[in-house]
Amino acid sequence: MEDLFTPGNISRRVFVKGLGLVSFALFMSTCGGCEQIIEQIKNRPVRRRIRTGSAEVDADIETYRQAVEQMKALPAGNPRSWASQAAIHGTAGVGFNFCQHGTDHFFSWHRAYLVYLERICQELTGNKKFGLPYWNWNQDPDIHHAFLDPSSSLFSPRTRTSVSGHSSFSTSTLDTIFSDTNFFTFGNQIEGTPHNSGHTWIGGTFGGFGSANDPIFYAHHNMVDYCWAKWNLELENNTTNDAAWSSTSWNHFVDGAGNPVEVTAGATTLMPLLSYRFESSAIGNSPATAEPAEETFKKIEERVRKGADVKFDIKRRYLISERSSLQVGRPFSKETRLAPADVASIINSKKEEERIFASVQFAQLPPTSDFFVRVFLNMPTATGQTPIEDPHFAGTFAFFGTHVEGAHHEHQPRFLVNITDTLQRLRQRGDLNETTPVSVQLVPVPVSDKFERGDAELILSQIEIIVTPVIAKTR
Ligand SMILES: [Cu+2]
Repeated sequence: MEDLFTPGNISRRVFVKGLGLVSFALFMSTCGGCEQIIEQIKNRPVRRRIRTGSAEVDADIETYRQAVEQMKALPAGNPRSWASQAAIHGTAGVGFNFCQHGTDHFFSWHRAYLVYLERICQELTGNKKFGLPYWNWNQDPDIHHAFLDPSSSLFSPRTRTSVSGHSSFSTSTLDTIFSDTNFFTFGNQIEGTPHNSGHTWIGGTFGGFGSANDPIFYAHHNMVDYCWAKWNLELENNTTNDAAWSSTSWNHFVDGAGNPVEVTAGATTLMPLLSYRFESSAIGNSPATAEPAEETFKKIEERVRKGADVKFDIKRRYLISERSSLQVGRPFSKETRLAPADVASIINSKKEEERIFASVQFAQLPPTSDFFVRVFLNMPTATGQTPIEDPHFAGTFAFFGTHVEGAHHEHQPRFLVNITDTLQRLRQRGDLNETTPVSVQLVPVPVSDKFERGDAELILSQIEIIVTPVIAKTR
C-alpha cells in the first residue's frame, strides 16, 4: 500500500512539503494522474467499533487474530514480529522504551505506532482493507469474547475482563473531559483517566511495561486514538500547530514490509482522514455522527491541516502543597489558607472563560500501581468509602507503570483533574467562600479488595490549583 506519510515516495511529494501538508482538496483538483491515490483515500480502511452481532466486525477481529498469530510465529529479531513490535513500546519488568507517556506526544506517538502495526497486519494477511477495530469501553465495557479464548492468539492473562462500573469510563467523566477545548489538557486527562485506568484495572501483562504484548492493547489504544479523532474531527476542536510539536519525528517504526519509516507528529494529525477512518460511535453524550460528505470532508481536512495556535497557558496558579510523601494505604489531605482575593478569583471564575484544574505532580512513578486515586476538594474526612456521588468529589486518575531504580525514560507523572464544576457546587452549597481554606484530598483506592503494598510511598512534587483560559473553537 502507498504510504502517504513516508519520505521518499510519490505521495510525499504531493502531500508533504516540509511540514506544511498540501490539502486533499487542492490535490484532487491539481494532481493529474493521481486518481489511484484519490481512490485509495476514499476506500481507506475502516476502523470499526468492536461489538457482537456485526459480520464486518467479526471479520475484522478474525483478520486481527490471524495477523497476531503470524506475527507471533516470526522470529523475535524480525522487526515485524509481535515481540519486536511490543518492545518498541516497553519491556515487561524493565521499563518503557520509545513510547510517549506524560508528554504532549501521548496521542501522536501512539497514533503512529498503531498505524504501522495496522500496515503490518494488512501486509501479513494480504487484506489491504483491514482496519484495526477499537474497544469503545464507554459503550461496551466488557472485553469482547474473542480476546478471552485461551487458545486464541488474541488471549493474554488478565485480572479483569470488564471496566463496567468504573467511573473513569463513565459518561459523566468522559463528558467533562470531552468538554475541554484545549489539546494539551484534553490529552492529559484522556491519558491519566480512561487510558491509565484501563491498563491498571484490566491488569495482567496489559497493566505493566510489557502491556503491548497483550493484543487488547491495540484495541484500547485505538479507542484512545478515536477519542482524539472524535474530539478533533467530529467535535471540531483543534490540535496545536506549534512548530516544535508538529516537527517532532520518530524513526523507530517499520512499514508493512518491515522497512524503517520516519514520521512526524504533524503528519499523524491527518492519518484518520487519509490513511484510515473510524466508524463513528458515541462517547458519553457525544453521539455517533454520519460520515461527512465530500464538501464537508474538504473543510475538515483544511481545518485539521491548519491546526490552531493552542498552548498550555496557565493564567494563574496557586500552590497547595510542595514536596511531600504519602502512603498508598492512607488518604492524603493538604489544606492551604490562600489570600481571600485568590480564593475569590478561583470560586468566582466564569466557566465560559476559564477552566480550573487541580494539578497533581509526582516526582516519579509509584512502586506499585494497583490502585487509582480519587480527588476530593475540601473534604478532609474523605476515605476510600466516600461515594463518588459526594459533592466534594472531583475526579479520578491512575498510574501506568511503576518506578524502577535506574530506569531510563521515566517521566514525572502530572495529572490534571477538572475542578471547575466541583468548585461551583461547593460555593453554591455555602461550603466554600473567600475566607475558607482550600484543601485537596488524594484518596488511593485499590483495584482489588486490598493494596498489594499499603505502605508503599508516593512522592508528590506539587499540588497546585491552576486556571487556564477556555479555547474558543474556530471553524
Ligand atoms: Cu497505553
